[in-house]
Amino acid sequence: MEGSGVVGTRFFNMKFSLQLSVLAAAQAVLGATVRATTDTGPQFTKGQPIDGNGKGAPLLGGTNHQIDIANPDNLGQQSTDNGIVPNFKWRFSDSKTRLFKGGWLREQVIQDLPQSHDISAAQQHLQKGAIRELHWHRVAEWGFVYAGSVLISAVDEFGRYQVEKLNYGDIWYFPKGVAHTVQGLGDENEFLLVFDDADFDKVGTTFNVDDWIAHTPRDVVAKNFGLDPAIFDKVPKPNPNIFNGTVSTKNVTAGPAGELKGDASFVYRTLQHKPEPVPGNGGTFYKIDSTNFPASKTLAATFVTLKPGGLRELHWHPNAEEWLYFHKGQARATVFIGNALARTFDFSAGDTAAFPDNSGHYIENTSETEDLVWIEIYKSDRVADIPLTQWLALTPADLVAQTLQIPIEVAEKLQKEKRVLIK
Ligand SMILES: *[C@@H]1O[C@H](CO)[C@@H](O)[C@H](O)[C@H]1NC(C)=O
Ligand SMILES: *[C@@H]1O[C@H](CO)[C@@H](O)[C@H](O)[C@H]1NC(C)=O
Ligand SMILES: CC(=O)N[C@H]1CO[C@H](CO)[C@@H](O)[C@@H]1O
Repeated sequence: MEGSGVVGTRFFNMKFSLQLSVLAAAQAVLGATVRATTDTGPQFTKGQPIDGNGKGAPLLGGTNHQIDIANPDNLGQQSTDNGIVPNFKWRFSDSKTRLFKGGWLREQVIQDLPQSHDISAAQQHLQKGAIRELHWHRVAEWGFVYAGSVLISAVDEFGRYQVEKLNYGDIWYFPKGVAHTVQGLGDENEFLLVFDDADFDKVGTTFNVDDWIAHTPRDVVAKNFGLDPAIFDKVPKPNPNIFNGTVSTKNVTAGPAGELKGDASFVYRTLQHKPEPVPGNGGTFYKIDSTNFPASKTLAATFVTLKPGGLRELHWHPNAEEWLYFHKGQARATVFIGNALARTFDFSAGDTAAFPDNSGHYIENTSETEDLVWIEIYKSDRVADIPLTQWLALTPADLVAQTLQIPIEVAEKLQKEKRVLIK
C-alpha cells in the first residue's frame, strides 16, 4: 500500500510537471510570463484554480486554457464568492452566426442564456445597400448603431411614418407591432438589437412581408392590391430576411397622418443629449428611457463609459432585471443574490449578461488602459437604481454603525449623493 502510494505520488508529480510544461508552452504562445513551477502564490491569472493559501489544485483534464485565463473569477479567485449561483453570462462569440447576402446576424435568446427572463438580443451587420426585409414583431424592438449608419423606416397604427438616417450612438425603438425595415448606408454597418421578450425565436414573434405574401392565395393578394396576380410572381420564397440591395433614394411623402416626430418619434440621438451628472467622475453615463425618449415605454437603457480604474458603485435596481452588453474593454462584476450567495464574473467585449431582479452588484474596469463601454437594458419604462452608499448615508448613522460594526464618524460622513461612476 505504502509503496504504491509513493509510486502514485511520483506518477502524479510527473503528470503535474508535464501539465505545467504544457501550461508554460500555452502561456508562451499567449505571450504571458512563464513562471517557475515552484511558484506558490495564487495561480488564477495563469488559468489554474489554486489560491496559494492551501486551497485548490491544478487542472489536469480537458479545459480551454484561453477562457480560463480570461475568467480567473470562474476559477475561484474571489474568496467572497459563495454557493451555487447560475451563469449570468453569454458570449455572442458562442452564438451561431447566420449568413446572408450583404450581412449576418447572431442572437442571444433564452435558450442561450436562461437567466435572461425579460430580454433577448442580437448583433446585426448590413453592408451598403443591404436590407433587413420589411417586417413586424409581437415584441418591441430597440436598436443601437455602433458602426456605420443605417436608414430606418416605420409605420404605426395611425398611419404615421418615420424615415431617418441613424449614426453612431443613435437609438431606435419600435413598439410591439409597428411595421419597419432597416437598410445599411455606409460601407459596413452594425448595430445591437434588443427585444422586450426573452423567447425571440418562438413561432409567432416575427412576421416578414415576403413570407406573408408568399403564403396568401394569389388571387386574394391581387384583389387586395387591385392588381394583376402576375405582379407578384417574383416574391421571394423562402423569404430572405436580409438581402443585398441598392441604397434608397426615394422619400416618403403625403402620408394622411403625417410623420412620427417630437414625442411620437421612434428615434433618440443619444450623443446629441447631455449625459447624466456623474459626481464620482469615473466616466459618462447616458440614460435613455421614457422620461427623455417617450416612445420607449417598455425598454429603458443606459450607455456607459467607465475610465480605467473606475467603479460603477454598488447598487441594485428596484424595478427590473438588468440585461447587459459589453461593447469594449474588460470588466468584473460580483452579483449578490441574497442567502449568502454571490458570484463574480469577468466580462470582455461581445459578452452579454443578465443580473437577477433586485440583485446587488457593481461593475469594475479591469483594464489598465482601455475605457470600458457597455449598455444596460431594463424591461421597464425607466432606469432606476438604489446605491448602497446613499442608502446608508440617509439612514440614522448610529443604526448603520451598530449594524455594520463600523465607527459612527464613518457612518456620519458617508456621501449622500449618488456617485454613479467612481474614479
Ligand atoms: C445581389 O447579389 C447578386 C449575386 O449574389 C447579384 O446578382 C445582384 O446584382 C446583387 N444585387 C445588388 C442590388 O447588388
Ligand atoms: C428627400 O428628403 C431629403 C431630406 O428632407 C432631401 O434632402 C432630398 O432632396 C429628398 N429627396 C427627394 C428625391 O425628394
Ligand atoms: C489603470 C487602472 O487603475 N486600472 C485598474 C482597472 O481595474 C482593475 C481592477 O480593479 C485594477 O486592478 C486596475 O489597476
